Amino acid sequence: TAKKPKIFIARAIFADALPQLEESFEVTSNQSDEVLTPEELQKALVGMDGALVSGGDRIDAKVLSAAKDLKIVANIAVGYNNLDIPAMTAAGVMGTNTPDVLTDTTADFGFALMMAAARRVTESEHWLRAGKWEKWALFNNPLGVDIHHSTLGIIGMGRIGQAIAKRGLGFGMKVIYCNRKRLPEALEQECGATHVSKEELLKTADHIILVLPYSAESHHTIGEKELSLMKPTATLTNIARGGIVNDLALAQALKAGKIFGAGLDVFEGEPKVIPELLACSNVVLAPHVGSSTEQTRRAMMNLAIKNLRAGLAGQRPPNLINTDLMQN
Ligand code: 8YV
Repeated sequence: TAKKPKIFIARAIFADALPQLEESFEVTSNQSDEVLTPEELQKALVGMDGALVSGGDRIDAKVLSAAKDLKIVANIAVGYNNLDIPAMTAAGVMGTNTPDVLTDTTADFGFALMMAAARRVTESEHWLRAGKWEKWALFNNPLGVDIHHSTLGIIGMGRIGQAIAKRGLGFGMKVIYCNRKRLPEALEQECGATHVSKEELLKTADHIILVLPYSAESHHTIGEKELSLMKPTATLTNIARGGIVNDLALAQALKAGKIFGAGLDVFEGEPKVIPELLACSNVVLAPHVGSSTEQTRRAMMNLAIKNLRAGLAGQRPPNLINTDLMQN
């Protein structure tokens, strides 16, 4: 019988998925909470035919040069800035991601963060827990800003951005967006979204949400200059990637009251969060949990496994990123 392909699983997956994988593959798995260092990951991939990885597991030319047998890396995430796709293509290694299955879950969470920032949900809780709730008062309790009928500004109008736009319509919001490419008119109508320049969006939106992929071009899409264009009553929510926002500039703007509040699921240098942000009360912080529901995390895992299986069976994986590797 033919030898089973070897796969490496870099992050703990739902344990009940392992026996089936072991039927088809020789599995080496990091079923621990420990994240591999780049050196450990490089070593672990030597001799492997395939790998399951996720955000933070960097696959670059250095790793690839040691992993001569590698054919496919299946990322358990839709964002794939951890994969150096040009280097993978040059090495003939397929890369896949997990789009669609997390769209609605992540859009829900974006809305949750935005609403929590606007209505000061965590600040209110801290205030209550601190024993400050002595009476009802017209304005002495934490006062928020409204979501309904305000203007929602979406930067990055892919699948998740569109799902957020539709949620905005349900709240009676006016939806504006900017994106590298303008959406086809039919899709704009479906989302009830109007394309505007980044500057107009920054100046006119009441609530801005970032849903664009991280790249060299999107690095610090929001910095001091952009924050200074926003309304002092506006909120900023980042569910995309750390690095899209200059976290220090944001902390300074929040502290100075240049914007009303922020909701952050991702950070520069995560899992570390800069103390300047931790010191701000008008920011709602979450540990990168946008896609984190039982159903969706399972769907992401299953889709990544489906991609891995296809690639190792010599078929075209359904979510192949470097499509130029396969002509048919
Ligand atoms: C993942 C994400 O949980 O899909 C993405 O791009 O950011 C999340 O869904 C995360 O990447 C895991 O590292």
